[in-house]
Amino acid sequence: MANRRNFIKTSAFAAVAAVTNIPESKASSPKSKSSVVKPIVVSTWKFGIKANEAAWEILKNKGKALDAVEAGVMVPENSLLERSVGLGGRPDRDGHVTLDACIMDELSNIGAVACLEYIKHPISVARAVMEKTPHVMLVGEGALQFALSQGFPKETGVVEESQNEWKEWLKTSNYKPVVNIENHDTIGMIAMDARGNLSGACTTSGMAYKMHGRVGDSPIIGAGLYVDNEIGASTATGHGEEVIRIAGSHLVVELMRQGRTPEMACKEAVERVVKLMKIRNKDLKDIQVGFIALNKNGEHGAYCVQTGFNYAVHDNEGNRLLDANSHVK
Ligand code: SD4
Repeated sequence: MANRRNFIKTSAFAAVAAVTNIPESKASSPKSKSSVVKPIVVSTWKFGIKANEAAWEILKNKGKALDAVEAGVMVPENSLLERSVGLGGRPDRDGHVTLDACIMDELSNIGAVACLEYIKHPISVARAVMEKTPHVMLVGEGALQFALSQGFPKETGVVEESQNEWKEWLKTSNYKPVVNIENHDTIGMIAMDARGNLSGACTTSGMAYKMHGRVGDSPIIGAGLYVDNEIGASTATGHGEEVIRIAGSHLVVELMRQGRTPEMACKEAVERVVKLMKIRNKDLKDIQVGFIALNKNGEHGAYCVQTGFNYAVHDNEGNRLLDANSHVK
């Protein structure tokens, strides 16, 4: 019976692949329950390895994906040595560290904060927005007031090293984001728990020396993060303006809905970024965009514009860092 069910599922899938013109080898096919890889957590960049460990502690004990992704991304948020996430991050051009974060669960509950200052764990404030307010996003001073009202402590502003770097930068004041800064950037994390439920979280200090008030893709549901519990999840890193332009993470999930494997979906989204750069006469070498994706089979994939983007995967086989394929070879 199980085989017959699988056969029917697979045949139905082949029909979808034919209609949508996806070569079957590149398409993701539904798997039988027992072959689904879960639990699993996938996150951006090398610091994803440590973050995955914290998430795994929850996932391996049959905890919820939502709790896992929050705990996972809190690891880099907590480290003042990280220059691209949390309060250790580089400031904006006026010297303020402003943080962006969002979170999404298997029921499409969402919460986000943008341009939040002085708070160590913006992801937890985003979760509080999701769980304790009638809204989905709070920004700036309002987000800070809300965080303080929820008992989040107010921390000091910029760490000394970031401040010194910023003072150096002020000498030229040239906004020119560096591709793959120190090889790590925003942390985006997506996970499927033992029950097969998906959730995601994304948190960053954003582009260094951005204009004060600038918000990137990372706190924007559909751009920096998207989860559809029937299909899969995706999150982004890199130049947020380019990710927002294509509603990147939502696009990746929709491409998986149409049958693409996670890597194929990320690749098509990256190709769209590349195409728009060309149409708009912009130099591709100045930008990096990377996507990671996870589907309901527990299959994962990634793709990026420039080489150098990697992502961390933790399942029952262990925790490892993988290099993403890139458009520019
Ligand atoms: C942003 N996407 O603020 C973030 C930052 C990042 O590589 O990931 N930079 O646009």
